[in-house]
Amino acid sequence: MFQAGRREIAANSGSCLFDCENRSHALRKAERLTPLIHLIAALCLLIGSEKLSSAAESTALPNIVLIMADDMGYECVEANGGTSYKTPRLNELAKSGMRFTHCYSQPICTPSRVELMTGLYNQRNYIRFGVLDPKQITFAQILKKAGYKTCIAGKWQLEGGLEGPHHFGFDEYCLWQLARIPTLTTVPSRYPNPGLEINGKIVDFHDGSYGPDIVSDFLCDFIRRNRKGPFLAYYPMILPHWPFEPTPDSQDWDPRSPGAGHSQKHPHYFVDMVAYTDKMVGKIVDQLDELGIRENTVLIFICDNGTATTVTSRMGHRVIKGGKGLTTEAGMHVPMIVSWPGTIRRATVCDDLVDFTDFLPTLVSLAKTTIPADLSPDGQSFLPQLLGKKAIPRRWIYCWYARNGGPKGAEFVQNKKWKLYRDNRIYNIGNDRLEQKNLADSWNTLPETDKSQLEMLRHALAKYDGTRRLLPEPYPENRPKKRKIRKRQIRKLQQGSPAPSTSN
Ligand SMILES: [Ca+2]
Repeated sequence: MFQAGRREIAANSGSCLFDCENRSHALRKAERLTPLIHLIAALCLLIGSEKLSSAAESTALPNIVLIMADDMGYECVEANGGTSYKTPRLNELAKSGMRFTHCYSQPICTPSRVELMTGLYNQRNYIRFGVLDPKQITFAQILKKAGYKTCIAGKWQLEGGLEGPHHFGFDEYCLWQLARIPTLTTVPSRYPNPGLEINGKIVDFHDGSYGPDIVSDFLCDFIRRNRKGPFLAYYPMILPHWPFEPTPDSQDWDPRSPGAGHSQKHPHYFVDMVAYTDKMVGKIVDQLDELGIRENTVLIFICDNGTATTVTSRMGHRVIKGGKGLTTEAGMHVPMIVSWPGTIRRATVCDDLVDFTDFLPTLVSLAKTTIPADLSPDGQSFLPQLLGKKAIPRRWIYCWYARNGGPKGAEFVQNKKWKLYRDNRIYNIGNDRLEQKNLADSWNTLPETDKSQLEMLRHALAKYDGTRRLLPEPYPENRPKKRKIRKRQIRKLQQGSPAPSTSN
């Protein structure tokens, strides 16, 4: 698929060259004509030159902006049919490009981030919550080598210290939860008066600033400074993960607030937080528009996992309870929109299966570079779909998931209708999205077409037999010292301070 994507870009380039040759031929003919016609021909040449310039720009490496919201399931976006929140900027984005209806993350933050950044299923490189193995190769490292300027702004939660983002391929960063590790210390606020790490420095804000404003300002500044491109701007958003608290656009916003700790109370603020998420996406779009680089920028919006379990939303008459942490649709079915004006057809919908291992190969295809020889990603590029070319959609996706790592995890393969777990449970997720009726005992009664789909899934799952790989703990000094942590938690609670975050 990766090779197919590269060929398609080459084919586009070829058609531009063909147009240029035609224009040159027309010009030679015009030179033999009368002065008046000669003048007309010169004007045509001028117009042609402008078109040529535009065509040349379109063959340059595109900028890439990858935005990933935190805890915002498929049902939260109006363009997907959600009716509980207002998402006008995301709706515009969907109208300007392609909306995917079957994108799957992992059930929580770290497993999704590791899978997204490395292109590998978790059974190959996941260690534990809150860490990315420093020996892994990320999409940022590959694109940086290909000549991209790289930046990450938002939430990190992968350890590695102040040099971690640089190590993983980012030239610049502005992040929450990088140097302040939850197992060792109290994590500062992510929202009002946040504590961040910015390009090697710990910076605590006490001026009423709002974390999402700061990181998006940083990203916009990076984009402005690197407008000539190519650049990769990775924006794993701080929003709209709990604590549920007012945004600067809420009526009861308090700029003196120290942040709401890690409370999941007050989910009604989630409405305001989704609205602010949408606003931040619009801010990035506006920045690209202002610089006139929208047509040479691929903007992708996704989310790292389903909505928090304390939030209930609606899709018309359907009531959707958040399912973060679950391996059901409620935990892993996430929004995905890709906008690339002038290249992706407007207002298109793609029903193909996509999972988080597919992003690294896609970004590599967009950057017209190659995957390192010692890396064999599990996913496949969805660039053909974006270009409206003939694509070979995935027939299934795989998942291995265990929040705390270890040898065993929840494991399954699925297509759009069926899901088969390692322990032989079978669900028709086409009409049982919460997996309430195990059909393993009904196998013999199923129609032949369904049986053949399940056989295909069984064959796919067998590919992963015995592939779990246990990697050594990279930062043993950061592991929780349970007794000390517990004592510290009790002490802080007695003092009225928030306990160390156990954020997902
Ligand atoms: Ca998350």
